[in-house]
Amino acid sequence: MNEKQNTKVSKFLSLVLRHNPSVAQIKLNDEGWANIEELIKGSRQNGMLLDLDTIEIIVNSCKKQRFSLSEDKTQIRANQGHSLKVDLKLDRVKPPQFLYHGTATRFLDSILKDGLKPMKRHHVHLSQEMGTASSVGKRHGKLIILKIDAYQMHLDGLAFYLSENNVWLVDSVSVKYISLVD
Ligand code: HQG
Repeated sequence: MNEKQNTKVSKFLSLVLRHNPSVAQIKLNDEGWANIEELIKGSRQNGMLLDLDTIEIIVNSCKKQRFSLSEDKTQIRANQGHSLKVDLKLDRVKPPQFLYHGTATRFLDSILKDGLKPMKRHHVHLSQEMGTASSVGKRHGKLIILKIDAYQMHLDGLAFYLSENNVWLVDSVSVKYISLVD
């Protein structure tokens, strides 16, 4: 499989497993898992030819580790990024002192007024590394990195979750915890 095909299948899996399982004529369970056999069958009817080997290659080669297979390899789910209501059953974890969020300068006024909101996703996504925040933010336009006082949020009783692929997830971030990185 070349890189272009890999990206195409990966995007398709993100669509199905995060946003719209009906594209592959399947349903996810409450914890976001899809049955792989049904996924392969349903995707085929939609012109997307998949098999278990291809799915395993995508899962293992994805740098961002977007997907997980169940131990018996009968199920797959997205590790984060859902707009669908799923309960990933993540444990609350104590965050590091600071976390980072990359975004575009055009969103800044609104963010400094309302704080960070999950928008179309389930959670606000934060990164431990500024480099990751930078690549996430650049997708939206001219980059600005926000520094989040994660530890103070934690002390104030707000919940942090860490996804399987090391993305920090919170419900929202109030303006008082946000500062700008220049
Ligand atoms: C912004 C990718 C105005 C927020 C990445 C962001 C990540 C506000 C955008 C993952 C706002 C939402 C998530 C407010 C937040 N007013 N704008 N009050 N609050 N925003 O894509 O964090 O490739 O949903 O700053 O790597 O950019 O999909 O979130 O710019 O991990 O695996 O609204 O998506 O992963 O954009 O990215 P997104 P994100 P994947």
